[in-house]
Amino acid sequence: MTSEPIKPQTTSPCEGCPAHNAQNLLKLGISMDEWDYVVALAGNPNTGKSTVFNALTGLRQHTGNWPGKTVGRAEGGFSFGGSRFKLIDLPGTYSLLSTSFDEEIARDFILFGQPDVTIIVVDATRLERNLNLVLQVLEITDRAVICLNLMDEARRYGLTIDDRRLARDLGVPVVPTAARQREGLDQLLQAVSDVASGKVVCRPHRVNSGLPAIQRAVFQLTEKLQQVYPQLPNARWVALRLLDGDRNIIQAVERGELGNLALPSTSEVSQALDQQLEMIN
Ligand SMILES: Nc1nc2c(ncn2[C@@H]2O[C@H](COP(=O)(O)OP(=O)(O)OP(=O)(O)O)[C@@H](O)[C@H]2O)c(=O)[nH]1
Ligand SMILES: [Mg+2]
Repeated sequence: MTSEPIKPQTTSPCEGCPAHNAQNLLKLGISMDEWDYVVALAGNPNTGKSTVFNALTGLRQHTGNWPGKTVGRAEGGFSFGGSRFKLIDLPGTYSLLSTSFDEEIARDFILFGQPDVTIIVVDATRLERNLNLVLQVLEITDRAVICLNLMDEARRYGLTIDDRRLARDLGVPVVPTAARQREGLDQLLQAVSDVASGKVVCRPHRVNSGLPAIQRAVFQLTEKLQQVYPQLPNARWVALRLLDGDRNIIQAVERGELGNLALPSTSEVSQALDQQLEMIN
């Protein structure tokens, strides 16, 4: 177990400012018997999730400059501002619709693990591509923080990003970081802590699902899913995927594999799906 305070940043203009007190962080390694909040690290492959995880927990998850290094889920802990946080490092994923085994681990935890806060780590040099996953995650959670990582690389390429505008447009805090140099991590911790405690309330951007017939179908199917799977978080997301004809989700629902749910009676959901599809077509 490591429990040293994080080293003060040398590059931050806020160095010495009490609002960014690096001594607030206590790395707890894997020693996590009790916690106040669960925080998930989501993001595309190779964006620096494990680098953030290591910096905050003192652990040594594998990092390197190629995608697909993190292949399972890793847990660690830290304490900040008097609260204990359990941090979950996840494999990289491009989309919540992805199908590879590692991506499924990430998808299932983001969707059904019910983290208190989801940090979405994005590559500031490939913002557009990374926003796909951001928008998908913001569809299903009200509590997220964007870690706009690799800002040193973005600066090197001469890119400037209006992070305040991005935060306003997305409706969640956006924190620019260069995790390898530990730049911005104190601000990231503060944002996570504020969202976890409810001090900051997110208003995430949602894509309007359009036609009334589709909205009605989604609503009715969501209701049916909630009846059959009362513990299923994000039933609306599952309903959307079912209507989309996503074979993996259909099979997962039929087999009761989503979020380790008990095997449900699936015929009711299948019937409801058939009815809704008939009405739309
Ligand atoms: N220049 C720079 N490199 C970074 C930064 N953050 C992480 N890296 C590097 O980016 C590479 C990928 O970092 P990881 O932490 O392994 O990325 P990951 O998101 O966990 O990757 P997967 O587990 O494969 O999805 C490593 O070589 C890190 O050292 C940063 O802010 N700036
Ligand atoms: Mg990783």
